[in-house]
Amino acid sequence: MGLTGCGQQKFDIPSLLVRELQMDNHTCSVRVDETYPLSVSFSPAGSSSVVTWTSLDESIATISVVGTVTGVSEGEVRVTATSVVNPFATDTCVVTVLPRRVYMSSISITLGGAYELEKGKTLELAPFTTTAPANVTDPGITWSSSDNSVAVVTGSGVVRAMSSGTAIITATAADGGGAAASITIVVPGSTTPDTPDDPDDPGEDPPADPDLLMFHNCDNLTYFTHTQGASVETQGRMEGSGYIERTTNSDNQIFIISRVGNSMDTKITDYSKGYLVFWFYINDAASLSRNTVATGRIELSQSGGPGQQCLYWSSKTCLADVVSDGWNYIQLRFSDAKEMTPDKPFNPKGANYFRIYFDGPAGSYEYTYGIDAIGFKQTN
Ligand SMILES: [Ca+2]
Repeated sequence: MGLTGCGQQKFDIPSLLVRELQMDNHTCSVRVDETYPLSVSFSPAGSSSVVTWTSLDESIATISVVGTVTGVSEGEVRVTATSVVNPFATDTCVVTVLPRRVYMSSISITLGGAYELEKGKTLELAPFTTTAPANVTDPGITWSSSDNSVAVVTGSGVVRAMSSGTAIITATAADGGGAAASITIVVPGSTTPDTPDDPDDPGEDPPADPDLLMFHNCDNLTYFTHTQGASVETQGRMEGSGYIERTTNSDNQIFIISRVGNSMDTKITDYSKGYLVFWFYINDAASLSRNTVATGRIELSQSGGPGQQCLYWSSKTCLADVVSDGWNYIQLRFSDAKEMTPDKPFNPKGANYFRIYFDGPAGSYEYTYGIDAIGFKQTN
């Protein structure tokens, strides 16, 4: 490339010489027969060079001309990248080659081909779901419903019957190997199909779980405080005519329902079988773990506030660590809760305060969360 300077002299501007080359990762792992792309950066900024890639032991891993590592056999090997214009600009990545991936070969749901589920009821499929082989590399399963207006399924495999009809719930291996299994959910009831002409009409109200003692149906903001711009939404609700939803980029999230002067008996008589239950929506579950949620809690008290006579659960272990994108069915066992003031314990006959708070991702990252059908349930 030539330029004419301020005089008549014509000269060439040499391209910036690479002084240093740095691997973007100094360690990585790859499975046998799988690949991992390595990359490098150059300094000074703006400089670049063709790179020669070398594996120091090609019986463990090979490296392509563009820096793609392929695992060959288990072990550890150094891979180097060197600038062709400056052989002193070189760097190394230590590659660990892990055993070949064991794909999920089969999934089975041991509930038979069809299962009848009453409107509003939930069914946990995980206890009836088995996978093989036992040494599968990724045990993850993704769940889907063929008709969300009839039955929805959470990321952890909890089915909820929404309206009469038939839906096929499918479990698919998350490793992409193709293993899958299905179960047909039949929701009995009126055979009149609910087909709203108006796209804004959310259709039939999903009924409450008949086994749930409702503390707040989240159909309105009555009793809610500190909801910071939350609103009642109808589309996608899990129960009744609506749920409470909020879109925010704030890093401190609080929902409070205070029922001071209007206490209710939870009817929980056995803490080992009693649950605080609610639906929790999050559009991006990873957003909850982008920041600490170690201080967040879910609280239930009879004192009108969080200070005393209060059971609490950790938002980290009960929300951030377990939720998937979409609706999640949260069941918090009373016997897993801690007492805020052990000398003044919570009395299950007089619940009047619920609070859920957690630290969301700091900064401008926007996300949406929601809650529906908060109540109590005691199993047999
Ligand atoms: Ca509701």
